[in-house]
Amino acid sequence: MSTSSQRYDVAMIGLGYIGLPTAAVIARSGLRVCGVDINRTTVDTVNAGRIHTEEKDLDALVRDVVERGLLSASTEAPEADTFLIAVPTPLAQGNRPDISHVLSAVELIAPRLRSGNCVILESTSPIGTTEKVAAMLAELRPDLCIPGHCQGDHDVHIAYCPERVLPGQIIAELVSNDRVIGGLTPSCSERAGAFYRGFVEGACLPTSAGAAEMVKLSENSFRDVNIAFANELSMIAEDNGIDVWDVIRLANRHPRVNILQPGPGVGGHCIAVDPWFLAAGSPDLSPLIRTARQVNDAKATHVAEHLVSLLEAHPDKRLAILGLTFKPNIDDIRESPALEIAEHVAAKFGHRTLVVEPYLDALPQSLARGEAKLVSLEEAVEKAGLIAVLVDHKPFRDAPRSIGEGKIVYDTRGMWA
Ligand code: SAJ
Repeated sequence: MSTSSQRYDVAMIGLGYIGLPTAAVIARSGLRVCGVDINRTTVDTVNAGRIHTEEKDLDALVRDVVERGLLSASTEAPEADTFLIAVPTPLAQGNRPDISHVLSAVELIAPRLRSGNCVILESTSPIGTTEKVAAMLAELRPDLCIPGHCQGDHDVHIAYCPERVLPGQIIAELVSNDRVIGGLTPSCSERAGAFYRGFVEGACLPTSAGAAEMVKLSENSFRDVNIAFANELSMIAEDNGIDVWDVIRLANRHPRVNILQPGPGVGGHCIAVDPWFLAAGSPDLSPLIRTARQVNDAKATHVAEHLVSLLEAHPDKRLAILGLTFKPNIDDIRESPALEIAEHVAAKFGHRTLVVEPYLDALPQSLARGEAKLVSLEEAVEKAGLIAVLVDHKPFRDAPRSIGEGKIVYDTRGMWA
């Protein structure tokens, strides 16, 4: 029987780094889930009980729920009681959000919708997207009563419930985190809340769809703005010959101060991206959010230029770059400031650049084309006179501090502070 003729409890549209773990956790709770993805390889991989994205404990979980017949995947949308949408919402030109994948997902599920269904958007989205989803469904399915587009009881419930899980802890946080449940109407929030309570141990907190959209963007913007503050302090401290880690540690002893950690800039596909969704929607009202983005981007440029000047000042020395990923102990290089810095340095001094990245088997393409080399920590320490700590991976933290002795160390993460 083809997927399209079966009926599932849940259809998860998008089997990416959020969609697949979410689908698997829901399936573990006993619901029959069909994961839908446009990528045939992803679908085949999941149907074979395997995964295509690295995440702690995901491997065993997917194998288990696929073997038990609770999770399967398809390139077609099936009929289901609840439709979840977790597709990418990237930044388009001019730092404007691109919601085209969300709208394609809505087009895909529209023919399958029946009265009594619930449609929940989880993708990080600009304010107003859930209303656009409803408007599109109303247009595509005039036979159904869609919230905001008809009088009386609606046939379909629609809500925005953002994912808030931290890569590396996704499976645990999917269950333990509180969820914000933004229904287009109170009864939409009720219906979506009942769905999440089936597998979430955290509180399910009802609100409006617009507020829920803004909550998600506010969380990541809060982090970005606060990291920008730490990064700005780090540059002021550097200019004054003061140890910023010492300053932050001591300032944080104040009962109402909690400064975040500076770094080489902010990376990943969330914190470095989502603030633009708020800024793009209200450009005249968001100078702080925009400036924070610029400060964090400028920090990466500052580090890159500093390393180039160190290489120029020490023509006899090689530089060891420790870490390329966007944060410690993962293999993800999306929007990574460390990678951007390494590319900048290697473009000028590739022959003197040694990269240590325990979470990658080979240099990313952009670096592999040049003369920079991927080496072990031991080899880097032996050959380099300059060390830049860009990511404080555990193997680096575990290494004896003496590896920096007699070398010029530029530690952007405070690993040796
Ligand atoms: N960073 C700093 N200093 C800090 C904290 C982080 O420089 O004090 C940097 C990291 O090195 C990294 C970037 O910020 O480059 C982001 O890392 P992260 O671990 O703080 O967050 P993400 O991007 O992996 O996940 C975030 C989380 N959001 C919040 O903590 C508010 C996660 O809960 C979200 O679900 C995720 O974004 C998302 O999908 O939006």
